[in-house]
Amino acid sequence: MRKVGEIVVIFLAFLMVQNVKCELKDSCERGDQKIKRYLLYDVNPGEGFNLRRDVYIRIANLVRKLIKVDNWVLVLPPWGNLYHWQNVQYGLYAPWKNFFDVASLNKWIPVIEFDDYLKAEGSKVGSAYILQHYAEGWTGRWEEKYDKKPCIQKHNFHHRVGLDGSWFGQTWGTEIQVQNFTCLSIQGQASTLLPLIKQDLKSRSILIGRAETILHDEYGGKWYWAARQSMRFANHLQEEATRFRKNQLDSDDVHDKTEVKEDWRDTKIKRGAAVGGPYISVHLRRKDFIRARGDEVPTLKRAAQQIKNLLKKENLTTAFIATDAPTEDFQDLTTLLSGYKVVHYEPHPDFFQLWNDGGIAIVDQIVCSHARYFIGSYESTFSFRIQEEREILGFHENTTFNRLCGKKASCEQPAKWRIVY
Ligand SMILES: Nc1nc2c(ncn2[C@@H]2O[C@H](COP(=O)(O)OP(=O)(O)O)[C@@H](O)[C@H]2O)c(=O)[nH]1
Ligand SMILES: [Mg+2]
Repeated sequence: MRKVGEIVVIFLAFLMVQNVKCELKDSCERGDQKIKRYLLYDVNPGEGFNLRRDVYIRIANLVRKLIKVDNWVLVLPPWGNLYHWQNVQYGLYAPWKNFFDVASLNKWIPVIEFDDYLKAEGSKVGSAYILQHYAEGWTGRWEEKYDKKPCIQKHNFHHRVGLDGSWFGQTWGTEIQVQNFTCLSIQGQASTLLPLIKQDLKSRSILIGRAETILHDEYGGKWYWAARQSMRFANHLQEEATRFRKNQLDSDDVHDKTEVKEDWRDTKIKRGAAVGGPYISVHLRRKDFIRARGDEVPTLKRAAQQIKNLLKKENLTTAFIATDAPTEDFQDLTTLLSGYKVVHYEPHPDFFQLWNDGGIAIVDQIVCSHARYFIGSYESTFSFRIQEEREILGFHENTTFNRLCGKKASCEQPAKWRIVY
């Protein structure tokens, strides 16, 4: 009897050692390990919504590699304090579920909202690495590398005297306590960080600051598009766009041949199969682009001329305009396009109250994505995301990768980042 007891004790001790090993080592079988590890990331506060969507893909593909060895979960950074969201109160942050179908993201890699992270783990993070370029700039030939360096740019974190060496910093409206704080000069892509993260065995959760510093592992490749496809918009935004297309543009998925599968993983995309609604869509980026990209941004008159030409070419009479231009400019454009039907999305105040600037922008993007023909703005990530959506829907590339010209009558058209399948 005593012998049996001893064997049980030895066996339990063996299990415990295994578990500790599993917590500390990066060699556990996936699913073997009960302990979850969390990757948090943040982006330069100056970046807009649509570049941030791109950074998600870079980080999501890093997590895709990390979950092969450990039980990682990606924490979704809340949305707030965006320069263009002028109707959103400063300091208010929105969860991803306001804009994206989080269940769909979870079909690609495990993700949770920041609020759920706080509930599970509290406001603590093991390590924070704030990414930065090398102070001396690019050095010689291309080489992937990173080094711990003094911080060269402003960040949110500070030491608090008298506390165990921790750092504290406001992150998405919450004060986060960080055990190990490092500024990391890096040149490379998302997976350049793999060894660093794998070596950091003490920290169950790791925050990567200024994540836009790293590039894609493979921009436009298979994994890029898989992650991109998982980023479906939230149902309430899709439904709003569907209603608007039906009522204002005589457009629906059956006639437009833009029906999608319930699960994006079942999608078989056929290029050129999508027809699109009976309208052309235009993304006319104004505001800061007029200042920053002057010669490449058309005057309203030149924009109207290009839109008219396209309507004639496509044998259509309706143009849907998505723009950040002030109302007066939109009215001027409508006047310049007299004789044609010019449509603009104006939300009901209840919808606006709930989903605000971010929600409206997405409805604009969905409506642009479903048009027979799309033309966007030079170097706008807002336009790029529409082009990707159209690739996923199966439009012919000639109807998608187009931009309005500025001063010059003809101009270089956007690169065709075609979906890989
Ligand atoms: N509703 C709406 N908002 C827009 C439009 N164009 C720009 N915006 C707003 O301005 C922001 C532009 O910033 P960003 O997403 O960084 O795209 P980019 O600056 O064009 O590359 C968007 O996120 C929107 O909030 C538009 O056509 N419709
Ligand atoms: Mg921007």
